[in-house]
Amino acid sequence: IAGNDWVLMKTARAPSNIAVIKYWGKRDEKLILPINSSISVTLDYLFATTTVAVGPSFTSDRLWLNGKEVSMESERYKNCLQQIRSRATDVTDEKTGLVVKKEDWKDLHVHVASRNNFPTAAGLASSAAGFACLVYALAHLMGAKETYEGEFSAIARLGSGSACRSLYGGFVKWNMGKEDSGRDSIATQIVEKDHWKDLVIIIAVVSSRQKETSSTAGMQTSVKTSPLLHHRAEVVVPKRIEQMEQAILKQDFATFAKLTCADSNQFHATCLDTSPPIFYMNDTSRRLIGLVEKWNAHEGTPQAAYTFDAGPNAVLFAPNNEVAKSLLQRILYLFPPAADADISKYVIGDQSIMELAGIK
Ligand code: 2P0
Repeated sequence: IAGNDWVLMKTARAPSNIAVIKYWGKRDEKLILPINSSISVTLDYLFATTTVAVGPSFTSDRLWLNGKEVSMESERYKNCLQQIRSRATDVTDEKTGLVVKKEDWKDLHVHVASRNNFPTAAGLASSAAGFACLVYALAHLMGAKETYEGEFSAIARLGSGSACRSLYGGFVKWNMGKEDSGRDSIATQIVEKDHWKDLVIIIAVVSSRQKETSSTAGMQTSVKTSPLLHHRAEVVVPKRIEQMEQAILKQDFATFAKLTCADSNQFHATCLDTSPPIFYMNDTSRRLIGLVEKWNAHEGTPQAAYTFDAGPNAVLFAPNNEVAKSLLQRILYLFPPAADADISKYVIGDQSIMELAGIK
């Protein structure tokens, strides 16, 4: 390395994910090892974009989240950075020909800037996208390679449990693993998203307010105080994991929907079973549950499914566009736009929601 006037930069994008069989509770706080396996669907449209930069003039590791500087002193950031740094290799920048040698990485500091295109900490797994993106971008910058399949997902897990699932697209399983080292507590892809092309996901942002109880703190209290959580982790989830994998492989929407709703409800039940109890859903969330449950009961078979993470926002599933359209209509009927609302803002991509729902 000659001179002090260079900066090497990489940018990556990583998606968020929504668990349909939920992770809640750790058996090891430091290594973030869960008490049960979980399954998620990757949410391509909700993502973090992260730029990592390194240069000899940087005197400390620094991090900006959505434009605001936050401390990089937390163990979670330090662990991810240290794990990637220890796997760094010789890197040659294609554009400039700049070479950073393997042994130089340990003395170089990083600057990280990350932005989400969705509400942070409102139960839409912002930490999942963020840490997956950080690990991926750092690995790319430092030329780090996996020494076994899934190793990067294990490193992302050290940042936030659910982040390990965001390294893969489509339908993903996080195996809880058995080893104390956490080496086998990794995510693997069940199938790519193209396997189930017809499945439609609608996200209803009920509130973009920051949640009151962080997932990390909430699950710690649940592990200590909720008998239901332990029953769930030991007896209920192992069966559901197998059933859910099969439902996804077979594109069996009825089973997928039943398991998804049941698992969301049991997760929120364990929150209520926690002392002091934790409430993540609000009245609007419960009205959305009512909408789906009544519709499904009326038809006699699941039309749609809902799931809620550690926040009030709903993630809704429909088996195809036709049913999704009907679901949108029902949501708009229950929650009509205010009289003075600017309907032109009711869009998905560049299409009007009203048009999509067939409402004039
Ligand atoms: C999940 N959640 O499986 C579950 C369902 C929320 C409810 O993973 O402490 O941010 O960083 O491992 O991953 C949220 O917890 O917690 C979460 P940490 P994380 O998606």
